[in-house]
Amino acid sequence: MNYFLEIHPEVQQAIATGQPVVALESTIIAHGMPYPQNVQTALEVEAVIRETGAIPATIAILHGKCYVGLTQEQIAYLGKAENVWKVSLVDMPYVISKKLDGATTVATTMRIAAMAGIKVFVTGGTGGVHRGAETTMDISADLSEMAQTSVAVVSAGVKSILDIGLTLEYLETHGVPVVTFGQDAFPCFYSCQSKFNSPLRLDSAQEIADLLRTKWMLGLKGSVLIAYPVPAEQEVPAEAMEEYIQQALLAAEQQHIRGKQVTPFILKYIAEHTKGESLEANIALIKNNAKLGAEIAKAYAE
Ligand code: PSU
Ligand code: MN
Repeated sequence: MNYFLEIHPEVQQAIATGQPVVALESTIIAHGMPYPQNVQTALEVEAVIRETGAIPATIAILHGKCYVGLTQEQIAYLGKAENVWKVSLVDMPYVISKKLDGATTVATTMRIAAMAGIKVFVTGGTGGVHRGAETTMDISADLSEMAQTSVAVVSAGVKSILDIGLTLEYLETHGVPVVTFGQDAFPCFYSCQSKFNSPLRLDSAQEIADLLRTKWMLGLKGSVLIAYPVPAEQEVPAEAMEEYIQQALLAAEQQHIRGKQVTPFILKYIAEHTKGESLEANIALIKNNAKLGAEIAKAYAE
């Protein structure tokens, strides 16, 4: 395994001495946000984790190696380069054996974090069951990965480009507890509230760390999905987003977008058509998640 892993010395040291470490994905840098906000946000998210008292480890594949902890130059490269793969689990063997560069999705980031021994991972939003999946079978590998890999995922809930109800059903079937921090409603990324109640609610990082420890001490494999609502001042209400989401889904269908292109296409469409508003929410929520993720990693490390 070590042959494929390049762990940054600072991250290696932190893991070896039981210090809190927080993993971060890179698809959001390469495919989820425009340049230069993507690079700036990635660096700010790392800074938030440090200020909170944990070590950030942004994960990506460079020249076929799985980097755990990137330099600022490597983050800037991922934010600018044109030929960076979006690497979900299905793409890993190809991208690595061909020694290519790839940004890692939630699923792949979790897998690499687990290889390195990191237990807490922060993202914006995960993939899930797509609307219409009952005929397309489009279900993100993020969900099957959460079912089997023991790394906690902190997100701002599930974006309503997906079928939130079916996504929650999938997670329930596969034994992935879904916990919302500080409120009863499950949040939906840009918006504080979806139409769904959160299966579970906890109000402190300590309680979440206790839940993680308990799950894994019981020998139950897999993740816990932690949802942290976007700060209220920066939310875009769900009704306002729905119109753009409908348009994006229609455009994807008309342009015959399939497979791994679906999620990036929809994300890009929404970002472009909501101008600055959704990007601002996106930046606010990922930093917010970083703070909570670092608190959970600290509580877990104690
Ligand atoms: N959902 C978001 N923002 C994102 C993604 C999903 O709200 O940036 C990215 C993540 O990297 C996630 C990936 O792991 O898209 C899921 O892609 P797919 O649906 O193809 O599995
Ligand atoms: Mn898909």
